[in-house]
Amino acid sequence: MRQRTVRPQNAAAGTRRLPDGGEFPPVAFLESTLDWASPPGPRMAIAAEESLAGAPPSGLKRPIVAGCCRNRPPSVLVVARSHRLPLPPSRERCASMIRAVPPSLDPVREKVEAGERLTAAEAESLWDPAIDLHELGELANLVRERKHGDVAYYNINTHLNPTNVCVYRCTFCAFRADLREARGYAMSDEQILARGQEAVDTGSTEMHIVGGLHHQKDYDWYLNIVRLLHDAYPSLHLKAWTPVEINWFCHLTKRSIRDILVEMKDAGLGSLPGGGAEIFHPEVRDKICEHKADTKEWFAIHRTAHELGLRSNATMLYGHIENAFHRTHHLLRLRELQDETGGFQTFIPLAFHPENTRLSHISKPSPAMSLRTMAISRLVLDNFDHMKAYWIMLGIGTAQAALAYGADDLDGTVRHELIYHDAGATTPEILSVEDITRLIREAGREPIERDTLYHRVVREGTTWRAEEPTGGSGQPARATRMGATNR
Ligand code: V47
Repeated sequence: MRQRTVRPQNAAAGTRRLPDGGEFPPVAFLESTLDWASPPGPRMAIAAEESLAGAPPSGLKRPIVAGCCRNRPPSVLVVARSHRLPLPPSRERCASMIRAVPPSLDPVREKVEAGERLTAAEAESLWDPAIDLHELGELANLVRERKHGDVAYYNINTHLNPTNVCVYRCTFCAFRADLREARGYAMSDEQILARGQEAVDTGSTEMHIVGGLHHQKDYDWYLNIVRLLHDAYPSLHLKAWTPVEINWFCHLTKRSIRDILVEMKDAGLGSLPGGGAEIFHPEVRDKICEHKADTKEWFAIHRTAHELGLRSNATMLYGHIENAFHRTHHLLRLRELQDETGGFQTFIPLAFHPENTRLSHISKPSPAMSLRTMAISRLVLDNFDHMKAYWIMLGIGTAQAALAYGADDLDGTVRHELIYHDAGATTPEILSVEDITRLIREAGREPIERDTLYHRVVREGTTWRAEEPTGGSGQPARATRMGATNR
């Protein structure tokens, strides 16, 4: 890389327009050298974050963590030194930068207050630890209260992981087992039906079904799980199979996504859960789960599900090897598909649990990181109705706090959760309705029981019904689904 000292030509005159249409902010002073043959692009600041090694030059406080030159440049940049990075072409020629003044949330605040969409650059800038977490939370809470007032949703649900045996070896997963491992299992039809009965008996409106991709189970085994449960317990909403499983079924049967989803829907599939998303950017995905459904496939499956009238959720696994750029990219990809289909209901940021995984050397993301992730997700995903603070994974305290940082949903009472508990989660296995509603009230919110599709659930004695919202017309609410429990 050719090195030459660059003088701040027009720093006093303000921003400098770049050939690609971006703007380079006024330069406070140049510490070192910079090859400016290729202008800085929107990802430059992230490259800077990755490349910055050691202490910043004397007198400067902190490395830039996020933010970029296009659209809304940071107010002052100081170029510290140049690097050639092993990164894609758009980020290849870049400079490390140090911000000389603390970043401000004001421009983002103005846009959020005006109900305007954040740009990619603005979204990236929010990961900078110098952006005050509580101010960020306050902004996210503004959006949350605009959409849901004081309400916080929960449901009564049961998990079913029919097998933990899996052909894949995702580095972050503690749940999977090898075919011949002692802890490997695959449930029988009787065990699956018994789980369904338990779900109904305990008042569940939803069964959340995901599992491993078993080497010796064919597609019909998975299809039959849905059919068995739906036929025996039609009041249970079956939220089943991530795109990782659907993609596996396509592979096993050589049939199309649409074909598989239509057949599953006919058998009783109610919606798709949000798993398998991990981090979409290939720089990360190729390292943590290179073999399973890729980003293109994940999106194709959700798009097809939405076209067929199936709603779905989306997740993001954070706190492992990804950085601010990857998280921003992930959120923006989801926002794009939601603009197109409107089929997503809920976004669930998932904090990485390292215990018993091949990434056990990484420490767990802090509660502050989890709250920041929730707040940024709420601000960026302006077209998602709901943000879920999954208490199993966040821990109860952080989940309660998250209800003031953008979240409006705690997931459910949950029973038989394995994925997080195998990875060291210390949260209880289950919460009672009394517990979950008390936690919500303590956090200053009003608990509302919902079903999977966010219909309000009304219970009378041992029966329940899920009601369509009335839209304030004064008409009686229409029941969409009903059930009875043995409690
Ligand atoms: O895709 C696996 C994650 C996901 C670990 O749709 C891990 O309502 C952290 O998607 N540490 C599955 N995360 C769970 C999931 C989910 C959860 C709650 C509600 C909904 C919903 C969906 O769990 C996987 C992966 O991203 N995961 N292992 C781990 N060690």
